[in-house]
Amino acid sequence: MRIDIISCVPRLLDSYFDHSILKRAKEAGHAQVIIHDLRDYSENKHRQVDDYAFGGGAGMVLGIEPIAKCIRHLQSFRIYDEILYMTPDGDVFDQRTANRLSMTKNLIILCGHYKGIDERVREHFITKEVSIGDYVLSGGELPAAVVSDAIIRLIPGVLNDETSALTDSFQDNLLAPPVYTRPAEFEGLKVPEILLSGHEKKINDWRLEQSIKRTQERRPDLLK
Ligand code: 6GU
Repeated sequence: MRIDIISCVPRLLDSYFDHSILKRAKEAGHAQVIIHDLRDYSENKHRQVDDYAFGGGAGMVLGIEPIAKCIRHLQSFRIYDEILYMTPDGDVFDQRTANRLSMTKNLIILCGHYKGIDERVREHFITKEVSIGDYVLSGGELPAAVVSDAIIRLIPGVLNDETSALTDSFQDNLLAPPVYTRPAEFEGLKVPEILLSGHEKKINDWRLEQSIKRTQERRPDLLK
């Protein structure tokens, strides 16, 4: 899988994909993330990519020209399954969307900034608008990293233990059960006995029961 991220502040994304699971995914050839500086596609001698909003009002708007040029440049090399635009007024990203996008081959993610982007980009280039939740961030870079991370870790072979994505919170609309590691007792605080029993069936039953209980207590909306 290949993800091309377009940003006017590409340095914000510089090192995120060079660590841990995402680094391994890259090294094993499962996923490639390529960051593009929107300013490289500006025709302006100052490399400007934004301008005042028609009709007035505060805030600069990213213009259609550099964005169109960058997207068309990328599209001249390969077909893209989706062109995502990160924006707080998009569809709220969830595990179901992550699952679907993890099965695609090529994605473009456009990061918004300032007061937004020219509406014509959204109408004519973007195939899906994505928000990561009901709060406002200064730009789409962190959201693009969030969405890429959620997608890449689902690609078969990326996770060490192939089953571990299956036991994530949300994967089956249940929160993950509690986990423990050594020592089995710390200052009188004990790990649940069942987990030390070696009885696989009983342990799995306990974990499912804990998942359901936790979901009922914390996120009853997931069970509806
Ligand atoms: Cl995708 N972008 C921005 N700027 N803020 C957000 C967001 C996206 N999702 C939640 N807040």
